[in-house]
Amino acid sequence: MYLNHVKKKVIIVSNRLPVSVAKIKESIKIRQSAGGLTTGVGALFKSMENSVWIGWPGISSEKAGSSKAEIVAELAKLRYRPVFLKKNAVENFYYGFCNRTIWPLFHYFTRYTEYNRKQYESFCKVNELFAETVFEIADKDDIIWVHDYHLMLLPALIKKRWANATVGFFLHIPFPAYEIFRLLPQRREILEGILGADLIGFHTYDYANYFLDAVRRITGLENRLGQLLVKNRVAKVDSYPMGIDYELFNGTAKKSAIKNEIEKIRKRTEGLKIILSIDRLDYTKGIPERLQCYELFLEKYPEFREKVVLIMIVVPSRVQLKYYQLMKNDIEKYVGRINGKYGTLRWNPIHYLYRSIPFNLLVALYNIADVALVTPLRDGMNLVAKEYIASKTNNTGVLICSETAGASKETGESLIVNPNNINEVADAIKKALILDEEDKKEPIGIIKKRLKRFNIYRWGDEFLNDLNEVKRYQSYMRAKRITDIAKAKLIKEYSLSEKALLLLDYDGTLVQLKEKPYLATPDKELIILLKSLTNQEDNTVVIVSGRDKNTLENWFGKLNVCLIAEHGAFVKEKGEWEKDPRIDDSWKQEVLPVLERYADRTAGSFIEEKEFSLAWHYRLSDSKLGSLRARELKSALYSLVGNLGLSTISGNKVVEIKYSFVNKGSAALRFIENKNWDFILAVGDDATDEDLFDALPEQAYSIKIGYDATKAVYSLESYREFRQLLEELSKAKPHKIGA
Ligand code: GDG
Repeated sequence: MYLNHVKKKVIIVSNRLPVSVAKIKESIKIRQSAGGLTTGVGALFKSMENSVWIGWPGISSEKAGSSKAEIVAELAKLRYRPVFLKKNAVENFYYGFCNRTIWPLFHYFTRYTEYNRKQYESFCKVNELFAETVFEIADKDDIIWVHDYHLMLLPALIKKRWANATVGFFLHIPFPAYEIFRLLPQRREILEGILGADLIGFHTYDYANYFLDAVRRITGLENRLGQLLVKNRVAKVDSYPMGIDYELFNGTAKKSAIKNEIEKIRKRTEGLKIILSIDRLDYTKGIPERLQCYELFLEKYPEFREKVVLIMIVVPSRVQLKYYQLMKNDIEKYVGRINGKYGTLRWNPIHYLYRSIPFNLLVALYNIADVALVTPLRDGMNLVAKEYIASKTNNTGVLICSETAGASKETGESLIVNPNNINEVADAIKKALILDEEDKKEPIGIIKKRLKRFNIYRWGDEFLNDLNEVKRYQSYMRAKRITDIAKAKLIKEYSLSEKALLLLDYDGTLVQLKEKPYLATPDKELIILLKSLTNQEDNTVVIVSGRDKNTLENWFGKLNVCLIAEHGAFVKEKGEWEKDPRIDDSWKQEVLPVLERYADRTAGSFIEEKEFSLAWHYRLSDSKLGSLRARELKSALYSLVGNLGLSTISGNKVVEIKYSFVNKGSAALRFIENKNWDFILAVGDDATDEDLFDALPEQAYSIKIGYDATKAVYSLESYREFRQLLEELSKAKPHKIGA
């Protein structure tokens, strides 16, 4: 069994508990509820002995009334902790924002999507209520695993109070493409809510990418291989295709009790091939559309009449919603029509059940069905497809699966169809029915092996393992954060130093990054600070920048600071600018046309021409297009820059081309080697500053601004924090007389 490594308590949080509580004549009835989250996470939960599941028990607060304490006590025996919701919240939160806004929108049903402010407010309140329950029963070092679209604000709410909590989030439904997601009025709030989690999981790689895309476009946060830096905390986004309890389905299918069920079904369907359809009642599942395909199949291939039966099980769900009632009526009318049109005295083409069936019967049906027709219009994963395959003991049977269900990614050996193409589905049914028995075995065998390996326990294990890893990485990053003790030591050593060297990057280190470089001018406070530092005894302050020399001269020319421009192409040490004698600009005429082509093709981007370097900025471009073009540009320049002795460097939304040997590190060396310094501090925020950190002697202090992988010894959160440190340094030593 997996999950052995999870020593900590896991708190599962989802909107619904896996059971529903009903109160019948003052007595409490608890029964299992049907649904993918319940089946999947439910199996996992049983194997995690010290975990607790928080969720709504499906009964309103008003109905529970005086029985609340009793319900809490009964559910506690199952390790469940109920969150009671008032009728009003059930209406506005659950039937409102969750199922009238998010559910249809995320499944691409924009025509059913309603936008209602009041319902969103209720969504916020219920998420807060769940947060309160988490704080009540969890310990700060528990693992809190939040599930699904009802609780997308919860991760950030937990982090707001417990900044270091371990929070995972898994979305069980699709995350839609940006053009759909952007329709949501609260799109930013929803993203920020989810981003409170340390690990964010989706069923498929596509959903994870759509999420990262939305994050990039809406919040501007870039990711590196799915890793995001959210307020200086690393969060990871990845895909974890949910598995099933393989052994439960496969093992049950082999039991003798199932054999009896199978016998009973066989008797009633003698001589008929069985096509199976099982879903919760939902428009996303494409039930009426499936009936249309079946009707076309009977019409197109009359030879199959009286030879097949479609067993259609529809499990009641969200019946309070108008669309669901209408759909139920439509389905029933449609079933009646097909049975009336094609049925005979001996044969009904469809056997329809509107109810939940017992588990043994479910497995028996999976085991015996010749074809499983799983054709949702859109489905996050769809566990029915997987359960059908797992329940096959003799490997005969054919799965027909929609390409728009997440499950199709792992059942590629089956018949994959576009559910909107009724001809294709009708033909697939025929193909499945006439397939040679031997030809059925191979695909089932391959998929079965996959399902057995990547089962629900493995799924949970991988998710929790990765969550652990992210937390480890976060603490490594935090460990770099300068402590009060180290900071005090740095200030003390500085105050005692007789020859101190301060090597300071400009953008992102001394000032905040701005959308356009010319907007990031030094403010008054910074100038005063720099004056104060340079007026201290025996200090050398060097601004080490990628900026051109004229800009630096304009801003700092009158201060007593040394300047390094264009990453070292120019140095001003003793009042005069010196150019690195090894460089020239002859290469620009070859590189500039390439950059211009990219600037023309990428709206919002522009070229900054410095004397000995060229920079292509894309901060104002569409972020996805910008990153894509940046990668293309680097590969387009690859051989050209190599031949000319140049290199391309990626900064913050900028690609810069300059001589390879020119970098902040080699430029700073002339200062570092100049004197016998007794204090050196180097500070920077981006990739180009890593060269500077590399060039430092061992005893030097180095600080990275922002929590990202770095060679610097310490890190600080922002330029603001660094200014505070500079403020303290500026008071730590006496000032020159008259200054
Ligand atoms: C959501 C996402 C995602 C169904 N009828 C009966 C019954 N079931 C069980 C099945 C299966 C589950 O319910 C249905 O799961 P699905 O995955 O097919 O669909 P959703 O409920 O919509 O689940 C979905 C899932 O979450 C997990 O992340 O796959 O995409 O929409 O396990 O066996 N069980 C019994 N009787 C029934 O009549 N006993």
